[in-house]
Amino acid sequence: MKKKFLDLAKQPLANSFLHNIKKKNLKREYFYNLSVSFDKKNHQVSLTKHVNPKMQYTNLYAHRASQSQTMRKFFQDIALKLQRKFKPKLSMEIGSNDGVFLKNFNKKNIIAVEPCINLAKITKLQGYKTYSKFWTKKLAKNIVKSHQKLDLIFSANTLSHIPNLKETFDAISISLSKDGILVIEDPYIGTVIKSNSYDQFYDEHVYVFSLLSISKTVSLSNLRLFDSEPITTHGGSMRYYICKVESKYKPTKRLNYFINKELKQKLNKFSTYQNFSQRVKKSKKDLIKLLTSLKKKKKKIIVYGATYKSTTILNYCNLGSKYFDYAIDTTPNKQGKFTPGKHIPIISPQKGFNDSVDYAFLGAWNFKKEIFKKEINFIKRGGKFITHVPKVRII
Ligand code: DWN
Repeated sequence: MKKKFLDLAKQPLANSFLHNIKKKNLKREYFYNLSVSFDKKNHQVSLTKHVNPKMQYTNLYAHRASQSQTMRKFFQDIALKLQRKFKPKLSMEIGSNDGVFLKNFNKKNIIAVEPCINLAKITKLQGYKTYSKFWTKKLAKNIVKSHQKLDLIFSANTLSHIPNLKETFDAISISLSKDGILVIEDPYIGTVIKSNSYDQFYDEHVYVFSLLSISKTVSLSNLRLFDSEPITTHGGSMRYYICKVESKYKPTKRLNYFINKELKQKLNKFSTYQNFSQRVKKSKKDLIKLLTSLKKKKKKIIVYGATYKSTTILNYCNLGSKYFDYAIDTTPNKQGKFTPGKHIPIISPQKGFNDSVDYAFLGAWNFKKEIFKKEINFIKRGGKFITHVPKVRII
């Protein structure tokens, strides 16, 4: 049974960047109540109510996974590592976005699945076999029929977006070869709790997994977890290695280690999430207080990175143009638009990241290292960054 522990107010869809803020357009903007629950039975943290995926993964999907140097290198490394270690004959990626992972494979050896038509077009044009469809059992059966069973299925930051996990893992079970493996990566609830990164909750993140929850969920589809690896991407994620129940892979020592760590962190207890919820409320108060005091001093503050995550913060803390002059973002199809719900204009860093900026709030805090390296001149001239992770502070 699901029990609610966190209320994050009325929110727009995190991907709904607006072309204009004329009254007529604003009237049509869609909002829903964002709240988060914990299920004692399977230890799963999820949105209390999810929105319809057909509204989310459209032809206008904004996020491009290859926008950061960190992610390009990261996906290259994991693609090469998996090919070296597991030597798959045929692989598939679910949620291939703009092809940042699969471009490290030979075109004949990998299949892409991507429901957003604008993104699927990119990999199709590059010559990759791409199915522009939602991942379902029907699609899995079609793929196995037209090709063969898969030795490797990879999916980063995608399975946690799909409401029907039973269908998702059943479809994976159908398409994996006998000793085929599924490798998934998603933001990790253990880190969200530790870092107070409540902005990992937005409409697309239907679930934020743990080893405990994934292990229970996959067991319903004749699959089992055999290894896990914490990774630093997206502010702290977990990589899960999953195989068929009867497969040759034995559970690793590090899997047991990390499961025990979750039990020590009490990720199986509702009280952990209740305490987290109190810290989120404090984070909101602290952020509003800090920004208000800077605005009283007439400081110019901008948002660095119009991330989906920042949609949650801006709308939960009610931070609009009164606080932020604009947001900067490198993604071309976010530029010239307005942030969902709070309608802050988004411009390119070339136009907006200049000497007039006093403070930059890190919407893309998960790329802090890359950003600090790139923006050394801003730091040298006395510009400051603001973050809310793990607590609200000026850096
Ligand atoms: O799961 C999801 C994750 C993986 O990506 C989604 N459902 C959608 C998206 O979420 P996000 O927008 O919170 O992700 P990122 O990857 O944290 O977004 C970074 C944003 O910041 C991009 O729009 C690019 C921008 N950026 C920038 O303007 N300058 C990033 C860097 C590193 C920079 O230097």
